[in-house]
Amino acid sequence: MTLRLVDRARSWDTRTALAAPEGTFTYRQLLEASAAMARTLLDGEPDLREGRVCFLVPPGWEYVRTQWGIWRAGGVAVPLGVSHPPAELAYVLDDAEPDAVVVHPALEERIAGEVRARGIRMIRVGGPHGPELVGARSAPHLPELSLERRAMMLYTSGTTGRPKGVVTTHGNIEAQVEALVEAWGWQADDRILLHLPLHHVHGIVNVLTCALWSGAVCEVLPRFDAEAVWEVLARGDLSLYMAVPTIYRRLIEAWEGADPERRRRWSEGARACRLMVSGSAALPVPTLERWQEITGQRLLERYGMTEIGMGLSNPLRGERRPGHVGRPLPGVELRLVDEDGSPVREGVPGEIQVRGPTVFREYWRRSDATAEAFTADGWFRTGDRAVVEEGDYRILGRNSVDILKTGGEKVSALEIEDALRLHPAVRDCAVVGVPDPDWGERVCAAVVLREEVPTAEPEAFRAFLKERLAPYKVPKDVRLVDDLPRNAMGKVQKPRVRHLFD
Ligand code: MCA
Ligand code: AMP
Repeated sequence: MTLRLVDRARSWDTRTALAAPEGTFTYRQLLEASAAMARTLLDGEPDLREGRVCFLVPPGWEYVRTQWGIWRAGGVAVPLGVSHPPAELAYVLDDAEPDAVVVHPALEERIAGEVRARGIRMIRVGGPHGPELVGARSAPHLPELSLERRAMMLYTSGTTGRPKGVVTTHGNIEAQVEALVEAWGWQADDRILLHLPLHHVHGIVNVLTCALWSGAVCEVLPRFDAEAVWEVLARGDLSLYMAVPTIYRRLIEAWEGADPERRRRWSEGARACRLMVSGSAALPVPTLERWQEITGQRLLERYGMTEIGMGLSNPLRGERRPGHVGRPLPGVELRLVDEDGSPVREGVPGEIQVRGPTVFREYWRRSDATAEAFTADGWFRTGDRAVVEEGDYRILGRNSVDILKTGGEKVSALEIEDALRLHPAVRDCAVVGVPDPDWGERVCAAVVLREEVPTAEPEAFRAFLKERLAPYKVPKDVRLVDDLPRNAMGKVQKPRVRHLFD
């Protein structure tokens, strides 16, 4: 069968799909250009048969037609982080073992060497060397795709080792989109702004795919910039906006720094939106309240995870309780359990577990990790804790101190520690998340030097990590310490390490 996303796009036809940095494009153009991309990828074969295709393409038209092209050719779309250094990209190439890598000239230098060294086919999009868009109608039949087929793989940090590929099927993505379209009342006359990174569910599913499923317009900014976002909001023609708490805080700061006339203009435009959503990290109540004062918008907070899409949401209509993330979305089975795995009563904290069609299929080539992540009867263990209060869920935090959230990005303390230990001056280290008004949590590292190294510049460790890890994983603060605080069993006491940065 044809993907419903694609089928629906046929009915949207000449409506605008994307207002992108490269121009404005209709659904028909997207169908044609993605068919051309699919044909290029297929290169005469009938079906990519779930072969992975990594793509390093900035947000915009080229990104979307590549993503759709991979799907329509029967491949698994693996978007790469546009801010990531070559070493992080190389990790994904080795893990995903793609059949092809699609690159944009603006980012080619970052990955071309890694692709060539591995003998992987490289396809350029955008710029003068991109695949031709013409002749798409004469494309051979594109493969039939069942909902069970793997569609996408997003890398996520965990408590063990390096990031894992979270594999979702077409059925999973459809279920994730349908839940949100229903809950948040998406319509063809909606218009949303997108500046979130496109290697995460938040940007890909909640914003981009929901918009294109609905026949709405997705307006893409190449990157987040507070003034640019305010200027778009000021136009008053957006109906939806979605971001992480750090971004709302930055928008508030920009508003407070603006002159009265701009403030008035910005606030007035923002009032016209029908819905603004916050998620990916806890929304501080003062941010919710200040945003409402400035824009008249009461943010709808929701809870999600790469492995499950969105799980809980405050209501579109009805009371949105500050500090709470609402109730399970349509089609999502969700429960709280105690340490023995038994469901808890209202008012008693427990781990969030999720089941149903939105839940991912597997961690790529990690059957042990996949098996461990599910209970015997198929519930996914999120590792997040919550409590139900008068029917609404409140997130309490994570089971593991080693999973941090900074500016909406999940990072693993252990992964950063492993990378730091590769530095020749480091004898030992501990990475922690320190509560921070801007980032939610600020990544900080305590480092013990080797005896033979008398001293070192903390900035040198940051530079060392920047070459190896995504920029948001690099600690903002590195302190040299004589020793790490440990308990009687010799285990590092992370809460005490955290206090070093107070
Ligand atoms: C950038 N930096 C960061 C972060 N982003 N550091 C920590 N945490 C971050 N999130 C680094 C930059 O590389 C730079 O490093 C320094 O911080 C300052 O950069 P700045 O220009 O201020 O940052 P920015 O480029 O404006 O980015 C901030 C941001 C961005 C706009 C808040 O991080 C962002 O778009 N976050 C949203 C992430 C997101 O969509 N998460 C969803 C995943 P240096 O100074 O060293 O060069 S969660 C998800 O998908 C689930 C399903 C869900 O529930 O939504
Ligand atoms: P990721 O693994 O990057 O998809 O991030 C998912 C994690 O973000 C969840 O497991 C939660 O810990 C966190 N998260 C998402 N939404 C919220 C929210 N509204 N409040 C608190 N934490 C959240």
